[in-house]
Amino acid sequence: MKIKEIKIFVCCPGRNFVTVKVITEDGTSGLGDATLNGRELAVVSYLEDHVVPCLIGRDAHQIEDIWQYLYKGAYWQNGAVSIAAIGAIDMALWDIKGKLANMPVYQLLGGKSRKGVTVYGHANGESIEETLQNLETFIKNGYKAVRLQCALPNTKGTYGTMEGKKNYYELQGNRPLPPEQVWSTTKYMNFIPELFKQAREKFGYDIHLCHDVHSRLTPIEASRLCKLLEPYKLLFIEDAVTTENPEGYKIIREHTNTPLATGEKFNTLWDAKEMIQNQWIDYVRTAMAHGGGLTPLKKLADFAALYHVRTAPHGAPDLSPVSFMGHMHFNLWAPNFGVQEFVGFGTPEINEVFIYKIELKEGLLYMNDQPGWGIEFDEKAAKKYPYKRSYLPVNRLEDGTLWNW
Ligand code: EZ4
Ligand code: CO
Repeated sequence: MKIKEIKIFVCCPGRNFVTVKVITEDGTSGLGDATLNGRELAVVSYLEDHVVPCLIGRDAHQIEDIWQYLYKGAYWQNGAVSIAAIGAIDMALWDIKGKLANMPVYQLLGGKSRKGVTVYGHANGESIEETLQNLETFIKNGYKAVRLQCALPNTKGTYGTMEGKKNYYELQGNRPLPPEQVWSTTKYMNFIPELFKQAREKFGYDIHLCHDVHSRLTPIEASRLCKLLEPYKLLFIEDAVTTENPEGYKIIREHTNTPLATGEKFNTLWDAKEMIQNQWIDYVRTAMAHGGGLTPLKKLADFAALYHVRTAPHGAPDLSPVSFMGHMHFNLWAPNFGVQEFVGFGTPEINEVFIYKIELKEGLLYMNDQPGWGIEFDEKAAKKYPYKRSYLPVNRLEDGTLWNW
């Protein structure tokens, strides 16, 4: 089944998405997500200028060989841009294989391990009160897990909150230059335990709670925060420290039993290997689009299972619905699946471009059984929403020092 054509689409129905469509000689097409927030066009060039010419005429069924060919064959194996490109092609090929086999992709992996996908929502707020009001709405809507992020008092926003905006739609895709935010580790460390204390006092311990540090602490600071949060029994603390220095997680591990999650920026299995093998983390958050596609992700899940590490794919709304549907299949299969981050794509523009169906019931997501990923892309609708340069924010300490994102 020869690959006949590969199309790359960039559109901004609220935020920028890069979508890859691989078409085979019989007219079957598959979709992949190549979105890399803030560096979208670099991935487009990598695909159009360097990947597509090598793939025309190849057998779309040989997913593993194509993956190895693009990864090892490039000589420059690693890097977020190249892995995002490879990941999108890999995803599109799995979509095609599912369609040709007339099966949802999870069937090709070995079938479902569960009836639905447990998700966690984001309760963000400018104050503890507002954050807890949002948490209450999630609980009323049946969510089993919620992430809490709250702006620090007397500072303008903390990443993970809405910077005063009502929703992600207003926030993302709308930053022509990176906005700058101020970060104070001291204020943050003094404030966050209070957020979780009040959450538990008000809502008890049935709801799973988590929090994303976005790598803004040092290992010993993170150890202290995780210890302070122990009474509030979090599902996990995410990205407590950067992953460039994996041993940072060893230090945290030695100090606390708060579960640890990381990996949304992992590109390869090797990025995750040491932390998993040493059991320094509990959840690995690698996304299909940023981790090279389903081919490496299924290997990562199996490797993690050997060490009691669960999968929890990154589900930020800057990954497209194609990624989200890919994760649905991966999550339904992975025996060691933990939880899926779910913010939703609820804008009419996004739902006009990406056509798919999911349903949330009592905190679990379900989808219709359709061959492949079960998502379509409306090329004509996408044309209505041209690319808009947009960046994630930049962070500085109070004295102006550039800090971790
Ligand atoms: O870092 O959207 O867990 N979720 C997150 C998100 C992402 C940003 C960039 O992809 O950490 O906030
Ligand atoms: Co995160």
